Amino acid sequence: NVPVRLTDYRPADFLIDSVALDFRLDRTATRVVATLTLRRNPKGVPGAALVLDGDELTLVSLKLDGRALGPQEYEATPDRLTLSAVPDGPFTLEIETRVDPTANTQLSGLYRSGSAYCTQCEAEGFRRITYFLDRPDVLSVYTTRIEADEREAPVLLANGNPVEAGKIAGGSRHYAVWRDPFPKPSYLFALVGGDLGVVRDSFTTMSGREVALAIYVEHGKEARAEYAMDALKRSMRWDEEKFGREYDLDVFNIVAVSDFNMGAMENKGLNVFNDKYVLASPETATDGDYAGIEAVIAHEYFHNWTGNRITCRDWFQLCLKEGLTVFRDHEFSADMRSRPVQRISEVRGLRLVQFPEDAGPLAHPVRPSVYHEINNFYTSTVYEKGSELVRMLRTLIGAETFRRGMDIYFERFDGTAATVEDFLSCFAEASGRDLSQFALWYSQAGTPVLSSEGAYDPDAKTFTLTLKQETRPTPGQTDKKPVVIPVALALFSENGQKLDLASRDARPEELSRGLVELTGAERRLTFENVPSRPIVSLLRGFSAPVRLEPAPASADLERQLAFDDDPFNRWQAAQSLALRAIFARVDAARQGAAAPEAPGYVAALRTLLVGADADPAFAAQALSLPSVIDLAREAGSDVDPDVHHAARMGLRAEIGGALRADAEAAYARFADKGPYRPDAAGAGRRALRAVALDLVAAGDPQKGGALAQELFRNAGNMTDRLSALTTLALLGGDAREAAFESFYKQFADDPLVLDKWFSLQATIPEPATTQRVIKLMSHPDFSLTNPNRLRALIGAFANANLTCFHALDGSGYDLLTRVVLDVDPRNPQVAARLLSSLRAWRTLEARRRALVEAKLRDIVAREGLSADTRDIATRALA
Ligand code: BAL
Ligand code: ZN
Repeated sequence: NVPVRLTDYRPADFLIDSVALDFRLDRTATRVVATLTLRRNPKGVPGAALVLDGDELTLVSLKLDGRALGPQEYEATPDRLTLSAVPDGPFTLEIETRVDPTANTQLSGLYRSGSAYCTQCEAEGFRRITYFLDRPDVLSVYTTRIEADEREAPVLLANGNPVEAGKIAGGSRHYAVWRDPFPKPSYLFALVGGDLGVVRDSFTTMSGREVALAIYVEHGKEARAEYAMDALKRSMRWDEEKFGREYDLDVFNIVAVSDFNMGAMENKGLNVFNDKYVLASPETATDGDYAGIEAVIAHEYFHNWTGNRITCRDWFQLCLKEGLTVFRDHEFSADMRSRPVQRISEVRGLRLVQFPEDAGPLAHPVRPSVYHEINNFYTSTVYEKGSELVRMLRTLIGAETFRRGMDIYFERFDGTAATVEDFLSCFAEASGRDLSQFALWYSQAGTPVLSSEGAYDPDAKTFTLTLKQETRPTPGQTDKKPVVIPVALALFSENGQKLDLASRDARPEELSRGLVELTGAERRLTFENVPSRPIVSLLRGFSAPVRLEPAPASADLERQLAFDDDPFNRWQAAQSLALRAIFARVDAARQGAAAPEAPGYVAALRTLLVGADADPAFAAQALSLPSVIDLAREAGSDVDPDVHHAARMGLRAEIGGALRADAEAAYARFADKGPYRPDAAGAGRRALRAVALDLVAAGDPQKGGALAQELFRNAGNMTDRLSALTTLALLGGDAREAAFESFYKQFADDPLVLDKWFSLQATIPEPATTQRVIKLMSHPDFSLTNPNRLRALIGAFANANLTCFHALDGSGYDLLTRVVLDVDPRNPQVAARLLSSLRAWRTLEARRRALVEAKLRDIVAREGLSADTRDIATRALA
């Protein structure tokens, strides 16, 4: 398929002011009548033909201004409807199509999830329902009438407010009409029909309007939607308080379905969710699940303003709604939970997926300039790095000015389809700054490397810090310019005293804020009145999405871990120490030398563990070792996951051995007291206890196994049960198999819990796991058609079990390729997403690289491959 380029953007030739949709729901032959009110766009090409998008559509009939058109008056194919002669003035087009929701395994357009009908239209699913100008800059007012058998679908929902509903005489059919007064692009259309349970509540907005809230779930699971409802109300209030944004319809509906390609979808007034991000109970959901639900509920709700009221002009601007909305949901989570721990988890997520993406063949700018398949651009770069750019903008101009810029944005662009330039213009206006260099962050791919060098002059009592930046070439972008990097910094004396910053090389406000800007390739700052060689705390709070090199000396990191007042950098110091200790072991193993120990690091961890009561959630993060994925990223080339895994396990055993008594004491001290509450405080205690259990198991497998078995049996919640099972999974043996069997028996009827059961088995880091995964694929509960289940088993294997996935016999790659090719004809989006687990393949050592390359070449040579999978495979080979 032809590449789409940002520079080729042209306004649509027609506008569609209103859309009336009439659905007669049927499992295999749903009839859709779309009545469009069209007119020529003054910005379009005069006299242009009307060309509407379609995808696998069957046209039944077509009327123009009420007159049935003959076949010679238009050209219809499954993917296009062309009318060469249409009136110059406004006209109506009535299009009848027939679609088969049951056969729709792509889960894009109108499809069935369980016994319910539902839709997913972003990015280009609406064209699978009717012919349309399926592009985000065509905004229309929608009225939707749905008719269905009342026994099959008593609940009928669409966007907007309910208008009327009733029975149809002479049978079991009924109907509902919904109207959405806010003009929107087609990707925000949604419809749901089904037999669903419901939880209801209400919310009074800041201007006193009542909004009826409802969350629809499978019957019997209503109680599990209560946390999501609470998160929704908190999100609504937060957006009023923090951004002045009020909800605008009379109702807000959420529907949870179990077959969904994405996490959730922000359709106007009718969010459709992957049930993973709605359903939770202490027995079935972990603390992580609760936090995920809170974040995704907030994210989709926040889209009502950043995405729906102001949408994107074209799909290149995806970050305009996604990056901004991720930033908003991150801020919400930070306010609801612990801000430092939230920041650490954001950065961990960014480094886990986005950094490897940015360093590999799939690298692309936050605002790409070309795509073959837009579904492949719902990436960590667009979302997570996109969010980091918004955060950086706020850091640069200050929180108050940022808020003023947001107000201008909402005021000026409400009701429009906007661009990144539109967005930035509001902050340029609010701050009086020229943001043209900042805009480079949106167009330039790759993670800048920020390097620092310090020199202390004891005679002059000065400290000179040299900062440099460099961005390595990425596919299609060889020439990189310096970007503006806000570097938050502080200097500490050796005994932990924070020093006042004085320098003639920085602006006064840079010094007072502790934030210097690196705009060129290099900047040198000499700080005065520095009594002794300082400890430098750089990139505090992770003030920019860059790689910081090199890490400070170990002695400085240990001091930072002890007294830095920036919690992020305290955590970073622990990570850097761990990385250094692991890579020292890697080097020793490669040279056949004895493994070096890391007493300084271990001592620092002991202090953290003993003092964990002050902030257990933070301590849990700081005590956690980098994952094998982190090690692969940090190594950057010649990656051998086996060597990394062995070195990591070696360090883990060293720590476990040294801290055994402290870990056991912490495990006992942090035992759950009272009923489970999914709040940050409780989650922090449980996270610390899980880390303690892991350390006990590392130092004394027998003791750890006994504690884990006991916890597994008596756990009062899923978080504890899963942490016990994780420990047992790593220890292996009969106890592990018995625990997996017992877990299965207990939760066999609960798909979301079974996903955990599949995932955990797929991530056991031992060679037999690949065979275990192959065997699990024949398990009666495994399904290639349910995206959650597929991601739970195969996604977890490929993304989180590096030793097995990258096994030298190629068995992991065989497995992934087989599944991708099997799934591809049915669900290309999910197949392509699975294949992108190879995003970092070029950093592997040569033998593994050769195996992956052969697989990718085999995939691109296949006929009949979807555009989605072909795009990933082709770009991965770049
Ligand atoms: N818009 C797709 C799902 C999400 O990012 O909210
Ligand atoms: Zn989003």
